[in-house]
Amino acid sequence: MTRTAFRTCPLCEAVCGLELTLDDDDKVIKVRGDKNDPFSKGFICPKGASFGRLDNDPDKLAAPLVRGGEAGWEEAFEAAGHGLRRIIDTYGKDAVAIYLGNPSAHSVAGSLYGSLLIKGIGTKNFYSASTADQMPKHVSAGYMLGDPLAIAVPDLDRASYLLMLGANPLESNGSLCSAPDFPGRLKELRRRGGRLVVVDPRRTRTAELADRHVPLRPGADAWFLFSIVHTLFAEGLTRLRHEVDGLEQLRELAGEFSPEATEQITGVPAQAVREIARELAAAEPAVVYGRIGTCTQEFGTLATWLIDALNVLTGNLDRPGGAMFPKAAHSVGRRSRPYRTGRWHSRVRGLPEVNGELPVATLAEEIETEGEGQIKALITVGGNPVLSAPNGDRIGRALENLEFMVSVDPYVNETTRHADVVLPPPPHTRTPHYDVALLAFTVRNYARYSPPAADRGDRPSESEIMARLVGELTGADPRDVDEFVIQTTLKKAGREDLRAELGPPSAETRLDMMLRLGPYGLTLAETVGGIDLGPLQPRLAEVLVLERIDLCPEPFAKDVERLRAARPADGFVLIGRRHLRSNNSWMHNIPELVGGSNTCTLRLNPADAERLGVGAGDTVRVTSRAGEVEAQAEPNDEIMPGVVSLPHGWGHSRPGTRTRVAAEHAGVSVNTLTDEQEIDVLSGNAVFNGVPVRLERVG
Ligand SMILES: Nc1nc2c(c(=O)[nH]1)N[C@H]1C(S)=C(S)[C@@H](COP(=O)(O)OP(=O)(O)OC[C@H]3O[C@@H](n4cnc5c(=O)[nH]c(N)nc54)[C@H](O)[C@@H]3O)O[C@H]1N2
Ligand SMILES: Nc1nc2c(c(=O)[nH]1)N[C@H]1C(S)=C(S)[C@@H](COP(=O)(O)OP(=O)(O)OC[C@H]3O[C@@H](n4cnc5c(=O)[nH]c(N)nc54)[C@H](O)[C@@H]3O)O[C@H]1N2
Ligand code: SF4
Ligand SMILES: [Mo]
Repeated sequence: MTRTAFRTCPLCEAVCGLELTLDDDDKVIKVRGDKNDPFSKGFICPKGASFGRLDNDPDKLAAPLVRGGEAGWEEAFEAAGHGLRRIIDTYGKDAVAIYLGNPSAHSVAGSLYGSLLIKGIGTKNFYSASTADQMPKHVSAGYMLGDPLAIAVPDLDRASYLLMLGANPLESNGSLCSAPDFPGRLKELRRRGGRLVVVDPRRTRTAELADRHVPLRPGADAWFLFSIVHTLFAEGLTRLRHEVDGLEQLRELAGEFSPEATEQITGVPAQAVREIARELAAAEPAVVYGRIGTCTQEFGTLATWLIDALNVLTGNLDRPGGAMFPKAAHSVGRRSRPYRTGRWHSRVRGLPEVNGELPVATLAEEIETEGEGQIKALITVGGNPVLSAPNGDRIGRALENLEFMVSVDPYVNETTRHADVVLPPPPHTRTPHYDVALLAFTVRNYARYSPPAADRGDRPSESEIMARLVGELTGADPRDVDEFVIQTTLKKAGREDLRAELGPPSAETRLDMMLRLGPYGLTLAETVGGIDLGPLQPRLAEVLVLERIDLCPEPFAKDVERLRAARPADGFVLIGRRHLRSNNSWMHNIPELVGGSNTCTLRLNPADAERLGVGAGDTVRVTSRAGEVEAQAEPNDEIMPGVVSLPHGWGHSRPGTRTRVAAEHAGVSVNTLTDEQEIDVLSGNAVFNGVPVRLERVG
């Protein structure tokens, strides 16, 4: 006998609904798109289709590990608690660092217990994948609007012009813009007469689909965007619809960045800049959107700010078809204090705190450098910084010097192999799902809770694992953790009356409470199967914390001095790339997803290859300040001359890992080459694009 269960796919930001067929042993034997999900309507990609294979992966841990050997849960929790408390007692709270990886942004456990764990320890050493990803977006929203979470998304389904920089949703399925079937939505935009312009050093599949592809020198976005701002002012094309501060300052700053002045730097002809500026100003409505390419570079925050500023200048912020603020069903009011960064600084490099975090680019030196506040223990939750962070090799070496390490992770991989205790969450079928983080960035207002599709037996859920860790560190009974949060939240909302309607304390009850307190007054049960809450509505007044939009925040204006003095590197520069069948570092263990075109090759322009005497399949040594790797060359004219590309998340040949399929398709880690000493100064974000490298044919 088989049965059917429905749930949200947890693997990327597109939040597609899945229809699972399970056998008598609760094994997933078939996966399809959930046709009845009102948002994804049956869309699914190859990763979602391999959900069953991932769920049943024999290399996933079924029991905790203590120093490499299988242990019972009680023993593992005690070992974790004992080890962490010993570090805190000996060296103080800051000696324990936490790293939250990308899957914790998808999980209920990461979203609801991550901050409790940080507070429970009381450490300043909090790190996450956010500083290898979207931190510039938070800083831009924080300083322009007052709330770092007020990130506007492109209203894809109603835009008639989309200027997209540094994103490749045909492979990634989109980011900070949750849109199931992003590719279909782009095709639909063009079918209704809209235009798509893609700015990318590579002619990606997304660029192939576009009306215009603008190849741009990596890292040059801020210059390019400034020249568009310049043109809007010069040609009288601005059209403000909101009250703003800083308009004149922005005009002044843009003065020197004429299209002629920037074309040598960006490689984009002045005429193309003018055409794009005019199209953007004329389109009704239009939107500018940037993602990984514009965030993970030396001027990530400036580029992100200029994107946000362009949406304001062209009258497209908070307007249907423009850049809009989703209204999440679980959102709980707006922030009151204006935003600032640098409330504390990292110990070794003095880097400012941003959103309560320190940059992952400084993690290794905080572990290595002796003195008061040195990191002696690390907790990772769903993260693999050895492969995902800049100069990850250095992090790998640093982890060997820790006195204690705990990982909440289903796999023993390049990072978790260093852990003294590994606490594996149950498979996704056994895990409830609600996208606390991602449902705030959807292109339609939408909510969906997925109950577990199968019973997890006596394994603790990931939420219970996290609550137990909080308990070990605070001395609280883990069962009290949820009740405490419920009580304080209800009290703050003045809704103590609601307690009687809620269930016993648990992660699910907390979600139910958040939904009931939210703007639609839903219950958790009402969102099972997915609920469409309509197209995005203008709501700037609800999200704006500052009195007016600040078009030219002072820290940004100051950073323009750095831009003025800088030039993108000469010689070869490295950029990243994603493949539809990869997911950062952790899905190369699924046989159906690796191989074919999903390989770790060095793409370079055929003219460069010829100059270097390199043919397809030849081995090329790539060297940067941080390290060197050898990779097979793949000449390909989609990539600009002078630019080479390696995908991230590979490099599975390290000893001590337990991912057998990945080891057979090891590849090399691009983050052996990326440089932890280079960051986007304003956000602390890692620089993965525009990394200077030397190339050499081997043999
Ligand atoms: N299949 C798959 N899907 C994923 C992931 C995955 O690993 N695989 N990861 C998920 C995650 S965590 C995220 S954050 C999202 C990211 O989603 P996207 O932002 O769409 O990520 P990428 O596909 O890396 O696209 C970045 C693009 O930026 C270009 N680029 C590089 N440097 C520059 C530059 O200096 N300027 C400009 N303008 N462009 C540049 C690259 O060539 C690339 O095409 O994807 C998510 N979805
Ligand atoms: N060069 C370069 N580097 C990059 C990028 C790039 O474009 N170029 N992209 C960056 C981006 S956008 C991101 S988000 C980061 C990602 O950086 P990380 O989050 O550090 O890395 P991931 O590869 O996503 O690792 C996910 C880990 O979570 C585990 N895991 C999977 N599911 C679960 C779960 O349900 N619960 C728990 N507890 N663990 C789980 C996996 O086994 C794995 O160990 O990488 C960044 N690194
Ligand atoms: S697009 Fe993302 S959410 Fe949708 S099925 Fe694929 S991996 Fe899952
Ligand atoms: Mo990411």
